[in-house]
Amino acid sequence: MNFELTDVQKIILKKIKSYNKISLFFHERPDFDALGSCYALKQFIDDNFSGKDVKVIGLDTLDPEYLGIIFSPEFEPISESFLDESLGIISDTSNSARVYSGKHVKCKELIRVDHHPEVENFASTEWIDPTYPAACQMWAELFLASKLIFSATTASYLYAGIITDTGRFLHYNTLPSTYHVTSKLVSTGFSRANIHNSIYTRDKKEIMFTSYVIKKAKIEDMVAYALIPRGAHKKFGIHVQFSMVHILNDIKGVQIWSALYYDENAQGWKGSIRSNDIPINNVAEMFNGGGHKFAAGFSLDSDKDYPKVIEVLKKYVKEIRQ
Ligand SMILES: [Mn+2]
Repeated sequence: MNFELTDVQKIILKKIKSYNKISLFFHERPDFDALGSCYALKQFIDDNFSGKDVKVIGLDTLDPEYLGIIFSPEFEPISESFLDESLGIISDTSNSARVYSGKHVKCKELIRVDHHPEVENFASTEWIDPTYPAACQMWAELFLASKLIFSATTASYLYAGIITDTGRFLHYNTLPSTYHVTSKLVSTGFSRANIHNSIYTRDKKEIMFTSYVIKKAKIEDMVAYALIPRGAHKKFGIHVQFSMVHILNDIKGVQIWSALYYDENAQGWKGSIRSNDIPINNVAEMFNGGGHKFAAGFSLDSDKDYPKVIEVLKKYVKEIRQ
């Protein structure tokens, strides 16, 4: 596999070269793919171009728990004039409303690089390709094709995004090219142990919380689901809220799994749906959500509506699997 710049990659690189101020954006409740894309891009620009000021926007208000120990915190707010004059680059975000901080609208020009299904166009340059498992793989390919300096630090951020969005290469969104790109990243020599430890090491309270959610889980008609009561995260000392849907992965006979929790920040109920090979983003869309084919999210006004979601999922699985 040779890395040659595609037309859209050339345009993105040209725009990056033409601006001295660059603002980078990630999505709400950012994951390693979103933050990894931003931190890698900042590092890549800093390594290759002098005289540019690159800022990741929203870090001053983001809960530092999201940054883990991989991403360095930055508490300085960004001035309006910086944003006004800057090129904004949004990674891993499918719609304008989901951009964290919402300040991308102030930028002089916008670029978007994303691997979610295309639902909205809001940047003048967009490279959208849902066949990629991670936005970080897209950035890795652009950096490799550019033949510019690709440091171990840049590679480590991208690696974090790729291993999490592919579930350590177990999800079937993983492409043959993902392994190839990852081999290039790993050969830069960063410490994989550091990255793995910071992503996968859990403390006792997380184990206790996992066990609690497993006890709440139900399995009915090939669907596994868990409703996490309001306040449960707090009770267990879990700071950043997650749906915990991943703990229902890989249960024999289960085709679709889901979890619901109360999001204190958004003041509403948020759910996740997963499957191995049954598209479920269509069901998520019925309940104020959307996402990837086999991994999607939804919102409910009340947890009393959750049985409706589960009923739809059960019926849907039955239709497909009978
Ligand atoms: Mn992603």
